[in-house]
Amino acid sequence: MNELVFSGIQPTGNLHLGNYLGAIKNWVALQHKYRSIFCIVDMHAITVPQNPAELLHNVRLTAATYIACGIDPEKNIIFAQSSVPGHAELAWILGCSTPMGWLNRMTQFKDKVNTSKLELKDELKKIKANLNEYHEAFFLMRSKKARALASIKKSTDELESLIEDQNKVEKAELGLFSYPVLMAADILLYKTTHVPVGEDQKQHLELARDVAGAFNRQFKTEYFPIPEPMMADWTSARVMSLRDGMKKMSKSEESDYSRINLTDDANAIRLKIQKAKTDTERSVTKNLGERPEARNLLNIYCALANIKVGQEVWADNYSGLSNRWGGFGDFKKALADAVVSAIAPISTEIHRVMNDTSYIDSILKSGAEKAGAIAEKNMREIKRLVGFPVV
Ligand code: AQP
Repeated sequence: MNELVFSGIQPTGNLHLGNYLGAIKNWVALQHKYRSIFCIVDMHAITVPQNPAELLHNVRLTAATYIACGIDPEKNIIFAQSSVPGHAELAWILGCSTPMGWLNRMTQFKDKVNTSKLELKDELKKIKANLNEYHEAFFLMRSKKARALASIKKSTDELESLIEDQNKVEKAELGLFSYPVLMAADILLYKTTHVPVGEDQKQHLELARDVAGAFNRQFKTEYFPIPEPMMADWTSARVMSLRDGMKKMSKSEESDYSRINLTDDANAIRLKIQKAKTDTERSVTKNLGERPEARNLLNIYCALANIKVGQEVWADNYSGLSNRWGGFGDFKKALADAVVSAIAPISTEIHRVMNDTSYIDSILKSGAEKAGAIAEKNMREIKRLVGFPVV
């Protein structure tokens, strides 16, 4: 059986309900069907600055979280990416056959640095056209001078803020830009066939598929399988912030009230759900197409209660659930119960496992040895294909 599952999470803080529903819950089910490798991608974590002591703590915390969620460390491989040199080696090789244009299209990079050069060029063109237009107006009709100047001023302000954004691109680190190539290397190093990820990683996974294809074509081989994505059900694949239904739930979001951490206890969970943003509509289930916060809370409820609903049902008001709750007070109690019963036992288990650092380190060591053995064998084969001496 050559099928193999690989996935990973960055040790950048407490894992949250989004990581659980979008990724880990799926992994727990898949471990019984596939050979599986679950990585702690600490090399990805340093694409943004990290405090070394916190990073090491977070690597252990992530391992403890995998185990507490039900990943069996005996049956599967759990390890830290930085312990296996093949990830960096393969990323270099793959980077040499990945066009920069592919990386320029990655939206996560754009989101993190806020702009792109192409947008800047388009904006500059528009501003120049504006300036010309008002320059003419200034000469032809003196009375329009004030308005023309105001508009020019506005254009210059826009230019200024775009240059500011451009500076952010110039200052962005190479690692942040080439992150998707390292992710492709993580997956391909083990000749992975299936990758369970949340929706935000779909674009990176498509790039990994393209990179595998480019390598295979360049070296006239079928060495790398083209990895298949395995998305969670749509209600789980993109869990949104509890403070803003348009932003995904994230470890790095400043407000702790935006997410349910997998380390939160029952009281913290209940408080966060009670404070979760809703709207002025009395009904929980009406007009969900226009109510991102209500839709997100209902999605979380359905994901945890294993209720399958189609996206189109949400857009048209889901009458199947409408009679369950009198209003948000009622609904939030039911939601809090569902989250507490799924997450509180995980939280207790994380704290228990975290008390035994030497146990976690032994799991990471044995995982690194097992992953390292596969990676070393594959790297020898890859090096042969590329034409490097294998000594
Ligand atoms: N909100 C989410 N909903 C569903 N799935 C999610 N995932 C992350 N957030 C959500 C999935 O979890 C896996 C690991 O993600 P990650 O932590 O390595 O990277 P990320 O997507 O960048 O997550 P964060 O929380 O936003 O991290 P920071 O703040 O450090 O950038 C992936 O499968 C992802 O899809």
